[in-house]
Amino acid sequence: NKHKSCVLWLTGLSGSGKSTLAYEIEKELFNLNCRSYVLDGDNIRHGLNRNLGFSPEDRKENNRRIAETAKLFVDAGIVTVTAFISPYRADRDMARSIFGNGNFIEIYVKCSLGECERRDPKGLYKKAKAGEILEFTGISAPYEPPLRPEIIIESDRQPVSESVAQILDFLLFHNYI
Ligand code: GGZ
Repeated sequence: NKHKSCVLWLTGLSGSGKSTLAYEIEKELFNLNCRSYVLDGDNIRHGLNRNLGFSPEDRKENNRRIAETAKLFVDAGIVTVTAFISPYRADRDMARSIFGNGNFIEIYVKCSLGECERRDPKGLYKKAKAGEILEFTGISAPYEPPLRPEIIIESDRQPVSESVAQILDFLLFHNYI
């Protein structure tokens, strides 16, 4: 099947649902015979970027390497979904500049901090609030919401299925798939 490959750059707080959404998008694209690949903490922070932590400088370098890696996948014709907090606007803009403007799709996975703290699937917010994790996004490090994302997903107000449909509709409407 013919498609114009692109990167779906998910950004949002820890616990906002980026990874869940990324893998659901991948599943739907597979069903549409469209090749896709998810980059997330499991395959990037534990491998290529294992030497990086969570200081602003390390997050910047993390996001830069992710963008360069995603670009290789996109060049190879694969719809690439990245699921990283990417909290800094400047770092996301740098990532955008690495791609042609047409094939970088910024998706803000918007979820209130309160809801992320309530979910706290890995107990990280609890630890951050106890001072056991430093520079934790939303607690002791900033998150800068996108100003003009291509897509906003309100993950605390809509089911994952609806979010996936919203993104697939965007890709269809703009002739990516
Ligand atoms: C934020 C942290 C931190 C700190 C560990 N701040 O919910 P998770 O566990 O699975 O996702 C978070 C992940 C964030 O890594 P990213 O590569 O997405 O971040 S960034 O784009 O800002 O570089 C969280 C875990 O790593 N984690 N310490 N201090 N998240």
